[in-house]
Amino acid sequence: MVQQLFTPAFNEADPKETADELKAKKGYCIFEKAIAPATLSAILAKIERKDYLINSNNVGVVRSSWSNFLSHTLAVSQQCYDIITSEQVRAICRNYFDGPFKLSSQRLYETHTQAHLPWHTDNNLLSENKFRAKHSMPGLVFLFYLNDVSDINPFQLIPDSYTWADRSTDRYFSDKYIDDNYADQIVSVRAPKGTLILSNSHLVHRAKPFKCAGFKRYTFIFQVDEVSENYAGHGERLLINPSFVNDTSPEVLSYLGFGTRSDYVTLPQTSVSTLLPQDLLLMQKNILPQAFRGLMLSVAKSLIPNAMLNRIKNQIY
Ligand SMILES: O=C(O)CCC(=O)C(=O)O
Ligand SMILES: [Fe+2]
Repeated sequence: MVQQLFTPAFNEADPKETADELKAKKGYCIFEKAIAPATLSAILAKIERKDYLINSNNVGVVRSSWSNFLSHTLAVSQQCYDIITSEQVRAICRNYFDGPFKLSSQRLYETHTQAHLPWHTDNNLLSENKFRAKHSMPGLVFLFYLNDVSDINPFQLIPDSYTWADRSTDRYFSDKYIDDNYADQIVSVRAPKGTLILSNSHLVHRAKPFKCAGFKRYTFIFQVDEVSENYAGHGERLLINPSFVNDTSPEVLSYLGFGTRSDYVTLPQTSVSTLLPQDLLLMQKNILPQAFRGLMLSVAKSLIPNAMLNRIKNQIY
């Protein structure tokens, strides 16, 4: 049986009406419970924290302070791949963009305990992972809640803000500036899991800051931007599992960026320095037994003659 990706709430929405609403009105649309429950559960399973990726040859979950990210959804999740390349999503894009468009980024993440993401827009030009400037290309951000979201850490936006946001060249807007000028216009999206918040990438938004031990929010986000010669190389480098690719039409391949330059590194960039102290400790606990095993193996290898080593290897592998 083919798994349903979306619920009728999203399947039956007219893509042209959605695109028109995004263009002509407040700059965002909300589809409550858009992802089908089984699809949502399969996606959530991918963001579960597993082993630390140290000298690992796999893609997986990384940690950046109080958030965990899986930034290669197209490499590990058939469901994420299917949603991103779905006809419903591409039909909205076809109606929204005048020219060609391309996926620029995608990730699954978990925010927990605390976060303060400043007000910003998502029409950013980067140099590798550094913000360079805002760009003028149209873009759409698809953000799906993977759990119910109410008063803690909702997505917040300012309707119509795409009409004025680009007058400022700064990447972020201060809390004070927004509070002084737009406090009465802020929309906080309290909505059940599976909800899609679809917005113009030039819209001012943030995740409402929070501090709450034990709280977690899971999110799936991806962004589609117009392709423009003026911004060659715009977009993150993607890793795709070829077995997920069920439609090799030129439209899908160019949407995924085949044959087009994408210069940005995968965000966020992480390393041991982005781990919290408690993660560092847990990591030591996890790696010490493995490190000890590696040490014992190399001592054994240096003592056992080669011919005997080969016999042992033949029996093990
Ligand atoms: O998680 C959120 O609510 C917002 C995330 C966001 O704005 C971003 O990643 O650019
Ligand atoms: Fe954003």
